[in-house]
Amino acid sequence: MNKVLLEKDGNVAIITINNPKALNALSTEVLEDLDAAVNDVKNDDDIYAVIVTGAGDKSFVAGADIAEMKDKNVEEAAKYGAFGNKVFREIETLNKPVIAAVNGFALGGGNELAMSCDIRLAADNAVFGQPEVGLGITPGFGGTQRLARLIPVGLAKEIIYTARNIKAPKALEIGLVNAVYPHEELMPAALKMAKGIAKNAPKAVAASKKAINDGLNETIDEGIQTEVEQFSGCFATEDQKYGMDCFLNKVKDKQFKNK
Ligand code: DAK
Repeated sequence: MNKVLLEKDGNVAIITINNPKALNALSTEVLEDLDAAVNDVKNDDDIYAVIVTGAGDKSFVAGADIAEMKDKNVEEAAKYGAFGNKVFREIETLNKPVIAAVNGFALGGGNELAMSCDIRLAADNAVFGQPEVGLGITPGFGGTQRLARLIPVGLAKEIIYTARNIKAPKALEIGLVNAVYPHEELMPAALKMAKGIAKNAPKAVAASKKAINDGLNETIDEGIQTEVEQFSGCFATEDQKYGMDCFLNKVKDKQFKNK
């Protein structure tokens, strides 16, 4: 993997999109390397939380690779869109939580990548937007769907139709990001959050993620049933017995095993 770096720090994996000459634009090669990194992390039982960020100081991801996309025909565009969507859906449904540490431009496919993550933290220089209609296309990696689910639909439509970028404080105000930090504090804050999550029972965190995600596409009654299944499934884990024993025996320094 050249275009994506994968580091592991204890139980946290850091995936860095590494195409800085093009502001980390998502070429097919970048998407293939991202796919490989996500699959590595998915199958690593020692990884409990993941951070996705961009190489360099300026950009998280400046979108799909416009130079690569320009000459595609309808079939090729559909293939490219399908592959990107597959990778982003893998992130969205990954069996561990994913934090986007948005360290600059998050435009088009960059904003779509951030929205595929569970939580978005931003640097104060971050810029968000869906500029696609200005290029003669629609968002193609889930932007029309995820933005309209994440923020008020009228605001999502405004952002997509005007193709205007928004800065980090506005992104915070509308709930597109959870928090904004001075640039140099972004990665420490993302790591602190990831390590905090990783202290909890990984299977319970994964089950919570599944219940929340699945429930968003269900009726409230179906969603409650989904939660019952995820909740009761936890009672088949060693970590549930251990976590409750720790509480009852006043053990503070818990070490869950992901079992
Ligand atoms: N693709 C390719 N190269 C890019 C790029 C991109 N998205 N963004 C930046 N670069 C390249 C620039 O061409 C430039 O290359 P050189 O000239 O140095 O060779 C280099 O990165 C530095 O960029 P700038 O010189 O432009 O840097 P500035 O600081 O002046 O401006 C910027 C930064 C982020 C404002 C600007 O680069 C910019 O506007 N970039 C494009 C942003 C954008 O429009 N992104 C959205 C792309 S569209 C679909 C699947 C997916 C999608 C759509 C359909 N299907 C097929 C279904 C998704 C679409 C998108 O994401």
